[in-house]
Amino acid sequence: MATLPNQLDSITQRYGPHLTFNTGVRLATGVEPDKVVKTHCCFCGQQCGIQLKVKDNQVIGFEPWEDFPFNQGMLCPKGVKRYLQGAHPDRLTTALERDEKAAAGFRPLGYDTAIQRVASEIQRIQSTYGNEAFGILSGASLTIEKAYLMGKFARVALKTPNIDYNGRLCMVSAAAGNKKAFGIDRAANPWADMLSSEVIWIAGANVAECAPITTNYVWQARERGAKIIVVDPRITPIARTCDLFLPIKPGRDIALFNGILHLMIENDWLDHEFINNHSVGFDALAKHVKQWTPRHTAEATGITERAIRQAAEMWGQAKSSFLLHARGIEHHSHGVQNVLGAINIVLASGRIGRDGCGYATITGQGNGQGGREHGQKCDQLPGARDITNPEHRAYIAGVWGIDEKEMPGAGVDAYELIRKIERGEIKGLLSLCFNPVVSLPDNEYVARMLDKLEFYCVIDFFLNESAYHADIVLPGSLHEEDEGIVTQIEGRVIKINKAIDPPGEAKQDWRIIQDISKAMGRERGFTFTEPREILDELRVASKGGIADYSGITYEKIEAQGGVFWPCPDNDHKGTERLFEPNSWNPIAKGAGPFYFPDGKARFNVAPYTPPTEDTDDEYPLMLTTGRVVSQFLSGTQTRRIGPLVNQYPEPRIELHPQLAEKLGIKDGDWATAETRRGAITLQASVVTTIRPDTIFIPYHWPGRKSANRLTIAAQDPISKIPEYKVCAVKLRKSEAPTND
Ligand SMILES: Nc1nc2c(c(=O)[nH]1)N[C@H]1C(S)=C(S)[C@@H](COP(=O)(O)OP(=O)(O)OC[C@H]3O[C@@H](n4cnc5c(=O)[nH]c(N)nc54)[C@H](O)[C@@H]3O)O[C@H]1N2
Ligand SMILES: Nc1nc2c(c(=O)[nH]1)N[C@H]1C(S)=C(S)[C@@H](COP(=O)(O)OP(=O)(O)OC[C@H]3O[C@@H](n4cnc5c(=O)[nH]c(N)nc54)[C@H](O)[C@@H]3O)O[C@H]1N2
Ligand code: SF4
Ligand SMILES: [Mo]
Repeated sequence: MATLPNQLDSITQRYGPHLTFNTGVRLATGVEPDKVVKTHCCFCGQQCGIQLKVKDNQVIGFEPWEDFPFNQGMLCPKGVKRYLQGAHPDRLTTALERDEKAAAGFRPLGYDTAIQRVASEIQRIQSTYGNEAFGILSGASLTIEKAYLMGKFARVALKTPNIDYNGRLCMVSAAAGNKKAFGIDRAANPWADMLSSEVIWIAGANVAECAPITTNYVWQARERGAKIIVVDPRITPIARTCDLFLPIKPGRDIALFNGILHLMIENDWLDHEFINNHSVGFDALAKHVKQWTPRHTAEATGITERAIRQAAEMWGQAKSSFLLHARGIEHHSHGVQNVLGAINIVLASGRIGRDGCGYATITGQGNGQGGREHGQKCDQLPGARDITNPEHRAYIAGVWGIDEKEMPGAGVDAYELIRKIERGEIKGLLSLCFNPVVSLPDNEYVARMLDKLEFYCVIDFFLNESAYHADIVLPGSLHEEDEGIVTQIEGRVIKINKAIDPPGEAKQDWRIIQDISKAMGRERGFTFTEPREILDELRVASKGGIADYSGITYEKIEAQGGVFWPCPDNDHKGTERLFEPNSWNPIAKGAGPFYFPDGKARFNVAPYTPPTEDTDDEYPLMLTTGRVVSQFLSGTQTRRIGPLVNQYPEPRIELHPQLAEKLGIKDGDWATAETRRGAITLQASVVTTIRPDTIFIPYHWPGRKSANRLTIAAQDPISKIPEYKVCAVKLRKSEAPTND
């Protein structure tokens, strides 16, 4: 980490201000803050440390927090500007009630009246149609205390199985793959382990734009001699500095991983000791990948045989390595198979569980890790327990003080929950920290379904696009208005500190949930007076589970600069690196480092299947979607931060010059992208950094600019993640749209 200033300079030189990390910037100069609060960025899963400057209950600026180990004061453009959102005039300060006659479609409503209405609508719907007819959508930007409370609220207060969360759109393929192969779902290594790797394989991750601080780790490794392999249909900023770029056709990564393993076997680039003693299932997999010759792999992936051989050689012969992947390989109808393919080449190399030898999925949302562990998933109970497992149910029912028989079973995934509205099985919905109308695929269908609900309540701090379909909107809390823990990208549990109070009638989200419970006469179990008490209950609830947080306290986090889970008791300092050769875990009980009774990792046969919707004469191109550095997710927050809007004001369609020429489209022209679901018209951005058979559209905008009007609602059969990363599309030159 000593090379920090050079890293910053080199990033600035290479990309200019677009990717500049700012350190030491002092904003609102001349104004003395009342206090400076150490906390974390409200956006991505890296959870950079930041210090917020506060005056008169307003965040007026920030200072870097140089001692926080992960980012050491560095921030990306979003982190630098985040402090601006709180003062936006759109900040909700009262509850709102739908009123067609009002200009904005809503009128303000007293908080208590609003809570009463929500409670009585829930009760009306549940008594008329049954408990299951009310659903909950929750989110992974919430603290663990809130995420835990949401799971408990659904099962205990509402007695509905139908809760799921927006991590369903994000982390679930990685989670399912990791559980199948390792028995646990967490980054295997802290990022510092990357620094001594000889090879870093980055699959489907736009690291410089979406995990900007991770760029610093990759580049430090590179300065020490690491070779970088990037697999992406686009030459992303990190790919511009890599040693080997594999321009894969969207949706084909499993073919590539199988092809690499084929060459590793053929050349005996295998760790036999590891395979024999610490894994099961290799022989069946070896048999399966026999068919994945370099030629066959090249045909499927669109990558040349030569490049495939080069990649296999670099990976196969390395003594140390780190493999990273993100949504590029996970947002597929075979996302779990892609993840398993990635893990297979890691396991075959035996390079895991040591410094320099690692594997991780890059977590997306702020609490994308912690938010997927403690019970807001439809099939999960706290501590990463399974809601269908009788022992797990009995334990959690005990913690919650309810009869196990009263606890609902597994519900359905977030998209199926929307389909249940169509079938009349869900009549009421409450969403907290989720913007389905922008973020779910085929979103015009989603909007119609929200309108079909008898009652819809949204809790947010801005009137997001989904909230326009709501009957009641409750004013929730911004990140800086509450405290609690989150788990960042490496598995490090950290503390969000409260800087200011919520304005007006806005309330901390957990208070709102408790107020609803109380208004329903179901306050038992929902009488916490501060987040610390919720954490104390969660510590008990997670004890003995795989995601064991029982030894984690606010004080320990502060003293140690974070605590890596599992942390099973008060004297335990946490587990930085998983799978160390002699490590102990509660499942293997010393039999080996992996989280299965025999302590061994699992190879999984991962068969290749093409994307759900392949190209044809009518829709000859592939559409892939994702992000830009200055915008975040559905954009509710970042589209309200002026300097970020200025960086990338409108979505554009990226296409290759060859395709542009064929279609007669020039840079800046308007073009219409059309799929079987819908069409949108945006300006074209002609770039040499994308495959000629693929177009890319970032998805952070609503309405007629929304990429999700085009995407397909196909899902992975195991993880239920949507196939955001590939569908068939056609493109034509067109005129500027007439209305906004
Ligand atoms: N600036 C910014 N940063 C963010 C976010 C944000 O919205 N904005 N969101 C956060 C969240 S929640 C997430 S999940 C992460 C997402 O982080 P990433 O997964 O890195 O971001 P994406 O843009 O979704 O997709 C990554 C890359 O996958 C490539 N890709 C598309 N199809 C394929 C394929 O079939 N195979 C391969 N190998 N690559 C493919 C795309 O070209 C793209 O460059 O970012 C987090 N950080
Ligand atoms: N086409 C396409 N679609 C995608 C993706 C893609 O790559 N392509 N990526 C998918 C991925 S990876 C993700 S993670 C999803 C994200 O899906 P979304 O659920 O839409 O994510 P957000 O934009 O974070 O929306 C969350 C809402 O919660 C609010 N919010 C944030 N924090 C809090 C809080 O603490 N309290 C309260 N009350 N509200 C809060 C925000 O204001 C926002 O309105 O989008 C998915 N959609
Ligand atoms: S958005 Fe992510 S990388 Fe950027 S400052 Fe925030 S946590 Fe760090
Ligand atoms: Mo995500």
